[in-house]
Amino acid sequence: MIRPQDTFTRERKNLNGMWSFRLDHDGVGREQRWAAAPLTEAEEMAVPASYNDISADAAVRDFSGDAYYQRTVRVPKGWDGQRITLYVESATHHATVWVDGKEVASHSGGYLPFEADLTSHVSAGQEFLLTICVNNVLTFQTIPPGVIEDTPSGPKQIYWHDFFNYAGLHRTVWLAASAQTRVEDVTVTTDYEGTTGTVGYTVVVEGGEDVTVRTELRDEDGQVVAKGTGATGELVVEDVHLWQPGAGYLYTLEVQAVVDDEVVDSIHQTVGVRTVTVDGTRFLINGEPFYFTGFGMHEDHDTVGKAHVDALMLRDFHLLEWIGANSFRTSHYPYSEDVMDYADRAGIVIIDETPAVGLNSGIGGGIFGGQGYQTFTPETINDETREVHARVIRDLIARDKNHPSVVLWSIANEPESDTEGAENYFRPLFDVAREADPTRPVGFVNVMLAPHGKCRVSQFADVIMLNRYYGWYVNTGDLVAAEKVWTEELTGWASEGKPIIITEYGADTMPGLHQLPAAPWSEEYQVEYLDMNHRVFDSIEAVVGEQVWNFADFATTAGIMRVGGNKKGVFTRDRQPKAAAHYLRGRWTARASK
Ligand code: GCB
Repeated sequence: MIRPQDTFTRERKNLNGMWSFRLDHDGVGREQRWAAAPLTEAEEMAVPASYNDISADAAVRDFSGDAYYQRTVRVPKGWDGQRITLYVESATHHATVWVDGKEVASHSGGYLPFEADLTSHVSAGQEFLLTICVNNVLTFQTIPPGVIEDTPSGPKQIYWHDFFNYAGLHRTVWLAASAQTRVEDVTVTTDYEGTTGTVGYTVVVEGGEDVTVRTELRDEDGQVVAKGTGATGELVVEDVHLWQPGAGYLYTLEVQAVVDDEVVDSIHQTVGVRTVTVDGTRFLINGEPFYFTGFGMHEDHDTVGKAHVDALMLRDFHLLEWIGANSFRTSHYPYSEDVMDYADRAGIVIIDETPAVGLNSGIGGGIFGGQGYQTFTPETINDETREVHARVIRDLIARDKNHPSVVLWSIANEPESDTEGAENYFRPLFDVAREADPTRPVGFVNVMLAPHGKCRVSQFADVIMLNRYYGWYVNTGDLVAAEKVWTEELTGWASEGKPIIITEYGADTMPGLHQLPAAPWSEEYQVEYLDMNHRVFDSIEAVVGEQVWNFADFATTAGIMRVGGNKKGVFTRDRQPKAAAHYLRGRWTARASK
């Protein structure tokens, strides 16, 4: 599956804008066949957007169930004889698609795209009624998991991840056309020796026979630097211009499907030539030790929730540059494909994470406290969940495998990892990731509840990723004690002989609250807390990265530990700096200029 492109052989039509919208409060939409006719009692809804924060109605914000989106689509006349598909970049969390009332596709996995082949259901030069039902219910067999509990006010969605369960069509919806004989997939791998680069490629062609594959690699000036023939091959690039952190040089690989000397399909794939290796406790990009600076982030904004908006994305990348960050983690789900493309161009390094967050009964809403469930049992997170998890890992890698910015896969955030159940659950999932991508290291993010010596899953990881809140959730307000115990734990991890990235450390901070001497929640405390952490990291050689939690304040479910959401942002939710932003800028820009 290739994201829709505009090329000499392909066309795409953006279906974003205003759609008809109706929440199915009584769960009757399927029985009453809402998809078969124009929605009645409908409102308008913007696509892309989360629907939750658009209206002023709590029943919309907190809705669980089916949300119907509908619009008329006209198929261009010129698309006659073409393969016509619908590509939905993100429907959180489940989607069912109907064309004129006929079900044509369904998909689970709210942060990854899916495609529906509409060729036999629509006609060029005609219109059709497109309905997408987006369901946001989380169960123990979804990734991320959740459960519906009975409460005095009715059934309520419970989940264990510390960000609001936004729902809707969060990214672009495309109608696309290509030839029937087409390039269905391309995988690139890169290497170099001295000044000579190599770009290996494997192309999958579908829908035709006797198809020849031709490839052409161009540099950023548009000059052809190598050509190939055949579905697999290796292109040699003399005087290679490497993709580097901070300098995202990209070649473009044009892949053509040729029948009887006619180019029937042509797609473009950007390529960054770089290597990633783990060597003892070092993390190497292009053979050079790399130290991650940056953040765990969120796709999260006022009003639009989890929607991708180009302008808002750009602001975030500008702030990353301003603060001197070289990387981020896509906590806690795959981000928009536009974000991944931009990071490739900007030379920002990414730890790419699956949506497997909240697989831990010891944590509720990001904070400690039992939930009354056991994590891994036949009734809770079970073999079926693991199958879903495996599929999500494969789908993420299939989508993001060609991004040079991605250097490490994170297959889960803070799962239970100190039990036999956890060990059995995760062992095969590491194999799934390595089989899908033998070229990148694989890890998962360890939680404080499974400290060094107790964790049974880190043994499978190439890189150790740790989230720690010494001085916040524990040793609150006592940075002297925090520094001591944190150093002790980290020294233990360092003995594993693997690189360590601190993927979360942070302190909630109310912008504008000042306190001297510093105390939790003040801007001063956030700075002193970060500074303490940095002393600890700088004392341990195996630490190869620091990503602060979080880039910006973000929305969460209501809770007594959250004041208008999670306030651990270094920037406010509207992307203005707290004092910590200036402090980090000093540290990271000094490090970058070394
Ligand atoms: C964590 C989670 C993150 C939370 C954070 C917090 O460990 O990974 O999702 O938001 O803690 O602020 O509690």
